[in-house]
Amino acid sequence: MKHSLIFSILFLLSLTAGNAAERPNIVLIYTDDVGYGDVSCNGQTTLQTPNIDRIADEGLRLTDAHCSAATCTPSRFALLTGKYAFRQRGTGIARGNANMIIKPGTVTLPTLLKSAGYHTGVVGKWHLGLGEGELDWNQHVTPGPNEIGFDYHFLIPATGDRVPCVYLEQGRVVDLDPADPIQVSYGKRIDPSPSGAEQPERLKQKWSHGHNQTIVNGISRIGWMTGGQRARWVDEDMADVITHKATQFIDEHQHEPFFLFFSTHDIHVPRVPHSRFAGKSGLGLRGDAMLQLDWCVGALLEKLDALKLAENTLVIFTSDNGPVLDDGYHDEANEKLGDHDPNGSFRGGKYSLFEGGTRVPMVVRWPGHVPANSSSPALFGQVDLAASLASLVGVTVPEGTCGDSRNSLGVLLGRSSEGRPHLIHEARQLALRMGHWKYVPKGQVREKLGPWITTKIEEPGALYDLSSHPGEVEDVAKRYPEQLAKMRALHEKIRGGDDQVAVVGQ
Ligand code: NG6
Ligand code: CA
Repeated sequence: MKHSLIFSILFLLSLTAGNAAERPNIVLIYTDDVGYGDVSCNGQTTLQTPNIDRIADEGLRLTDAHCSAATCTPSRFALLTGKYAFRQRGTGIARGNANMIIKPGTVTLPTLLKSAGYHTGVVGKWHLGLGEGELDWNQHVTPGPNEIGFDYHFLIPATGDRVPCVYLEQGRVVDLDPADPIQVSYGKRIDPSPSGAEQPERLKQKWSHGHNQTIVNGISRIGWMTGGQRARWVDEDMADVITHKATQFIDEHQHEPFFLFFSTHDIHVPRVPHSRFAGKSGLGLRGDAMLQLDWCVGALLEKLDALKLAENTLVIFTSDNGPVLDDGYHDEANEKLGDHDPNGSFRGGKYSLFEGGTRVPMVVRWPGHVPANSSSPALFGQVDLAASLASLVGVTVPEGTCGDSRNSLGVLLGRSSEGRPHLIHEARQLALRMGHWKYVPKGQVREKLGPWITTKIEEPGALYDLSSHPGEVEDVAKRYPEQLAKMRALHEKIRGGDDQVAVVGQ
């Protein structure tokens, strides 16, 4: 009796100690449209990002890490669900009034962490749809992040360039005056005031394509919006607002394991940095937005330091798709680029099936657990974060869920150099990586970061050997027909779902 009691106490103690070691706080900093070459730790010199570099100095830099798609919504879908977005219809770039894309009840990265006792929160850009049916922004908007595992949310509902231009906190528009209700339309014009198309001279930043409907804060947006004047955001303050909410979340949950998904608006368009950063980079507003983003990262790291949480927090910094210059506003991203190379010499960028579309910066810090100042060339996909982080915190991924997510914790923590055997890359169509090989199927592939220039890939598709040319300069399909055939077959198999982890095992 006595013995078994002692044993039980010891067992409980060991469990608590074990759990403490394996349940670090997790801060996932998910940035928007930041390219591989936009951070100075990846070797570029025109722009300094000291806080992002600090994560790399004190941790691991993954040099072959990928978001799942070359645009936001599908990448975020894959990140949260552990499932490639192409497996579900309606996961392309979402409208600002789109309904919730991830169905309530889905097993997600936050539900997995929640089941391990984490307090979970998302602050910043969402762009995964909200509510169901006709959305009424004046009521409690639901379902939302709370229904897929987040205890707390403070959101930019879609993107900075889409209405409604308001924040949503726990399902409610922040600072909404009930006497001035919000209406939103992505079809019929409901806003009688002059649009960006009609009065471009009124704009503080002019649109270059699209983005010419309702004007909010001197910038015209995609979609029509009326009302909610008091609740409308001020773009210049957005980084401060969300950073404040994020650090507040850390403050409030410092005594429990927490998961913070900090999803920045920078450096998506419209790029409207605060006056502290505007004009400071010498690279125009895009570069200034990078400085602002780096500041946000610094503020989070400082908060962790101040609360003495740095040692017990896994920090991950990465991006939702590759870089773009002119994405719809005249912000001189092209004109002031100079020698800066946003895609780090990879081919293509946002919207592209070439590497620049998804090969994004990724740095990981967990002092004492992830080797400092290290780098890894292992192939890593963000779709693996769900299974990897579940494994970290000791949670089993229920069978039949998160089917594309593999446990790559060893790679994420710098303990293994064995990357993913293969990885899908989505940009309307699907490209495939397999080791150092890359297969791009036939079709028009977006080429440049600015104007809409595409390259036509003919049947049977292109094959690139990244070990000799990381920049995908030479199509070697004819030279390696067997490799091409192998990859086309695997491509088919993955598309058909035959390769999901639940089917083939990890
Ligand atoms: C495009 C927008 C672009 C950007 C993108 C989504 C136009 C002409 N272009 O449709 O500005 O908003 O959608 O970007 O409207 S993402 O990073 O959120 O995927
Ligand atoms: Ca994006």
